[in-house]
Amino acid sequence: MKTMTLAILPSAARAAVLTTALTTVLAGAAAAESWDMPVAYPADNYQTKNDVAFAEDVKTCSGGALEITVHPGGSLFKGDEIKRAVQMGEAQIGERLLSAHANENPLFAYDSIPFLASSFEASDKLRDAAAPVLGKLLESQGMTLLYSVPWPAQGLYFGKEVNSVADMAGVKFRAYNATTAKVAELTGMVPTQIEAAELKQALATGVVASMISSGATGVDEKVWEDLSHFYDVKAWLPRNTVFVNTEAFAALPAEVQDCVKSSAQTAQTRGTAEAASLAQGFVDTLGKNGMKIAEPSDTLKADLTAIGEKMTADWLAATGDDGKAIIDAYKAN
Ligand code: PCA
Repeated sequence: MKTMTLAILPSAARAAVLTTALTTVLAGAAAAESWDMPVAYPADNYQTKNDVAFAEDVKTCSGGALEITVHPGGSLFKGDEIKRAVQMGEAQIGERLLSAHANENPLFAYDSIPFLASSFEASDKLRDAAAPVLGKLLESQGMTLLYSVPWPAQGLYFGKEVNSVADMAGVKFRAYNATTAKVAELTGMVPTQIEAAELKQALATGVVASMISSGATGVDEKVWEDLSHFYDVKAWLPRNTVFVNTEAFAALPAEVQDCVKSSAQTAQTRGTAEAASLAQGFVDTLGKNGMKIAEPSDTLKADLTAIGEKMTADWLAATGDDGKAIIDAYKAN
């Protein structure tokens, strides 16, 4: 702490600074800790804003002992690098669409099972049912689960009218995880995995001409400039999950750990409420910008239901007892 800085503060503030400094010294925390928090989505997306609010809460409740800097849009680490960066301690904390790591372990895609939990309420129930298994899995990789926030329900975007799975044949499809790639495969489309940060470019250059996502990402990327139809099939509500490097977390004084945990709970509740309150507005914005918003036809619905059943069975077979424990806990509530 510099004398110069203190000298120019009014005496009350000076006393406050000194008290905080003393408390910090007494608590055994030498200097303020700075953490980097890479996230993959744009700065003005509600998920990112919620992370910034979380960082502010942590700064406040830790009395400035922990400062977290959120790096939006894949600027510090790209989406697909974030999990590994936190695991390796290159970043202390991060946010990731964990379902994108289902190739590593299918349990990460517990939030992307078609038509299992397609409302915000059901999605929260599923989150709670999965938390023990997901927490254990992350711990086994040196990370600690903090909070997760849902995306609005996933709908299908196309550049043409689509009334059945037959209409999808050969369409180039943007996938964001193994589940979405599987949907493409089972509907005869051609999937390419693309991070949201590269999505606009991929649409503009015709690398892809369809996707499944929420209205939120459709609005973030102004997809009406490239696509024309949105079918609100409400397939699932995937989540962005925030996790911390366990060693970095353990190195924090106990009261700062508590502050991070309680701020995480607040962030989870606030982010979920925000997603729910914004969801319909996103779809309305797509419509206002000229996209045709439609319910799926009965044929399309039936086709997708059959695909969903197959994918659910495949996921249960791939995840064994852990997957069953999640579904059982979800159904029991
Ligand atoms: N938006 C993210 C994930 C799900 C969503 O609604 C995306 O498309 O990358």
